[in-house]
Amino acid sequence: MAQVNRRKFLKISSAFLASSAAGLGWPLITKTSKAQGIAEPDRIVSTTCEICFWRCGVDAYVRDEKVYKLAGHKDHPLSNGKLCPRGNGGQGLLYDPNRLKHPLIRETVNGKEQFRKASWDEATSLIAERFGKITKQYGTESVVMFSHGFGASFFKTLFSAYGIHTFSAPSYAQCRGPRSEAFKLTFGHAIGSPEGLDIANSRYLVLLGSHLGENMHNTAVQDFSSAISKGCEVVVVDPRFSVAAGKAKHWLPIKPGTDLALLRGWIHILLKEKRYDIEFIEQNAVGLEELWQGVKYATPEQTYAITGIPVEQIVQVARDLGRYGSSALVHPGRHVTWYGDDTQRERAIAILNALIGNYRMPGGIIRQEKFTPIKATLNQEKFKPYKADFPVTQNASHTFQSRYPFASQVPANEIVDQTISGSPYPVKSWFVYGTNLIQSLGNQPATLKALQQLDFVVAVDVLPAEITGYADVILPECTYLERYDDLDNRTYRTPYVAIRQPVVEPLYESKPGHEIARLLSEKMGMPDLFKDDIETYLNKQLKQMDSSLDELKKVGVLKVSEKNLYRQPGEALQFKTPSGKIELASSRLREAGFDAVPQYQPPPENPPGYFRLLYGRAPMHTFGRTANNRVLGELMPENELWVNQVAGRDMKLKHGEYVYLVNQDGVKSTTKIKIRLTERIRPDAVYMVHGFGHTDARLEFAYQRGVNSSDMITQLSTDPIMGATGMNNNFVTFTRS
Ligand SMILES: Nc1nc2c(c(=O)[nH]1)N[C@H]1C(S)=C(S)[C@@H](COP(=O)(O)OP(=O)(O)OC[C@H]3O[C@@H](n4cnc5c(=O)[nH]c(N)nc54)[C@H](O)[C@@H]3O)O[C@H]1N2
Ligand SMILES: Nc1nc2c(c(=O)[nH]1)N[C@H]1C(S)=C(S)[C@@H](COP(=O)(O)OP(=O)(O)OC[C@H]3O[C@@H](n4cnc5c(=O)[nH]c(N)nc54)[C@H](O)[C@@H]3O)O[C@H]1N2
Ligand code: SF4
Ligand SMILES: [Mo]
Repeated sequence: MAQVNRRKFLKISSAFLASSAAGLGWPLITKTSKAQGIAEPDRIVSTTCEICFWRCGVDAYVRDEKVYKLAGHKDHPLSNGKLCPRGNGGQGLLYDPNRLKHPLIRETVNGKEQFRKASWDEATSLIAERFGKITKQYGTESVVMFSHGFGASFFKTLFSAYGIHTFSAPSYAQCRGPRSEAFKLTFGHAIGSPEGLDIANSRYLVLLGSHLGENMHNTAVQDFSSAISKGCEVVVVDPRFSVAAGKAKHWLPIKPGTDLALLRGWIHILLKEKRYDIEFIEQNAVGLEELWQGVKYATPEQTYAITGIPVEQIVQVARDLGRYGSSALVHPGRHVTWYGDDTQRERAIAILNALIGNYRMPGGIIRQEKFTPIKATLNQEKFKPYKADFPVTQNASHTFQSRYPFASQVPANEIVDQTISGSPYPVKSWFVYGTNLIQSLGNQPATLKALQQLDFVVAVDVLPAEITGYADVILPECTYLERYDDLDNRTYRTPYVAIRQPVVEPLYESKPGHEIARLLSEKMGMPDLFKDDIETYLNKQLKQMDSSLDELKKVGVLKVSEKNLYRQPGEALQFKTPSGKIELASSRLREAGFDAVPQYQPPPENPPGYFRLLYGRAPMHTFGRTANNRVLGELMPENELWVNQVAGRDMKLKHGEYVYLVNQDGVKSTTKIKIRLTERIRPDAVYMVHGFGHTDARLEFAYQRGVNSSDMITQLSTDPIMGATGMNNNFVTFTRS
């Protein structure tokens, strides 16, 4: 039944290119206040940003039904009146002339595949019909939903009700999964997102990678600046001189992939010199002796030989960590899927933090409680998310079981493998919401192979991202500035409930996710699933909190005062680990046959003539999703390849020239990248910002600008503990043709 090469990537279909760029135009500010000479809005609407996943509070300024300015909401705990450069440029997405404008269906005419415009009715009917057939033949487990982003919640409700339970997101096995599992194994809970880290009050902060300042999570950067202004000493461990390194007391240009050796070296010194928090560890931790046995030979000299960091610096940082103790923080990073040893490296970070006793202390790791404080303030009323009554059809005969014992979510790459192999049960359809899997999973050839084997692919997106080119049905969601989503009830020190609400009407024929999910629910035989309209649904939840939709629409965010984030002297602590204590040696890892104390394994070395490919963020872009944003694109239209000056000259590379890259597997980049010769990177590595090199010509601005790091990442080093895909064991060289 499978049609060979059926799911070719569909390139531009001229009919859908740039149709209304001219008609729409950019918002012009016509009226200004006489007094100040600045624009006066018709209204200011408070909502939630979605240019990245941090979800800051935004005030959108509207004049003549056009959004002309976005600013940080002053009461929102994630913005404090400020947005990052990307959030400020959110209108660039709203008014992107290349947005998806109406549903599209793939069809074959005279042997040629193309997309044709479809009505919502036709597109949703087709999806329901195909899901019906596929799940009848192969079971509901044969359909998988991938998502990234807050708007996915309605689709999760929809699919759960239908009996589809396999949900996967690149924020796990391609991002922070190893951090979550490592902290759970050590402290019994994850660090969360937004992170429970008291950066603002840290007096000594160690960053490994974690390039705050380029990694622009708004509040984390605000906290970082505030710590620095209060005199916090910063240590940056990075093969590249990052923006954060420019603020640091020490920049340790580590040999890539050897961080675990450095962390073990620091643990060794803290234990050997008894500079750890002896009282805290005695009361709250188990496994100290086993930890010592595990790091006994990780001497400063051995650590230098592996990492290339001078012995004096290794020793000084360890002693400083001991000296600052509970007010120091070894930041656990966020995108930590690097070398395949990621859970163990994160374990070592968790152990170091435990040793210095910063758990629930000012400047250290804090445990952010969710809604309970709000419950207390709001008349003790129990907050229960409102759920519609719907018939749940639990007809999956298999449930997803990871090959990796500590995978608490579904690793996206495992779904790719299972789609290709058909084992242990067939996967026949992907529903992809807000994630550009082509660019985010690494090992593109595998993703493409899986896509070709699928019977049916649906993509819900705002832009014609590469993944949509492989879909059978494309559904255009409206942007975050045009829709309601679920309530955002989270905590960043302060527990809060924030709203995302429409600032302007959806453009073109795009629709909000909740409306798309409702249409699908009707076609899929569950007309009662979303029986309340979205405003009623939100209002019912808010009523349970003694508030209302009207109120939240006005204020944007409800919050309660900061809970006591820190532990009290002598407070007895309980940890949700098997021992009830912090596990310096992990009992669960030992039982599963892994090292209970992290051991270092060297990463593969560079093949001769090749550089290790590293990648990261730029302040004005989010992955590939902003490359076509005209406002942000003007600030940074393409990425460059950082090459060490001396190494570059040896390779006869010129500053500013464009080259193709070829990786260790002979894969050549589809596009060219500009060379930047710099002293700010080690000679054995090169660096680029991830998210450029778009190959879908429908993204007219971003098309073929720069190179996508994923193009070059054909080797994934999988973490055996929880299945994350380490991406930093790839190497590139250059070619001019
Ligand atoms: N502007 C902007 N900000 C973002 C995002 C965005 O798209 N744009 N995305 C957000 C998301 S989802 C995430 S997960 C975070 C990711 O942001 P981080 O968690 O900060 O990501 P890292 O991979 O730690 O950071 C990349 C840095 O690690 C360095 N590095 C590479 N290899 C090594 C190594 O072996 N050892 C050490 N010590 N350093 C190394 C690189 O040189 C680079 O400076 O950023 C978030 N913030
Ligand atoms: N090579 C490489 N791979 C990586 C990384 C890397 O640095 N390098 N980083 C990893 C990390 S940390 C992460 S978190 C992941 C991120 O992976 P993804 O989340 O897949 O990243 P994006 O490229 O931003 O893709 C988001 C998609 O959502 C669409 N979108 C934007 N807004 C909306 C919306 O409101 N509704 C809908 N329906 N769609 C929307 C965008 O158009 C885009 O197609 O990638 C991981 N993979
Ligand atoms: S960090 Fe920036 S892009 Fe992300 S939600 Fe906040 S303002 Fe938006
Ligand atoms: Mo991420």
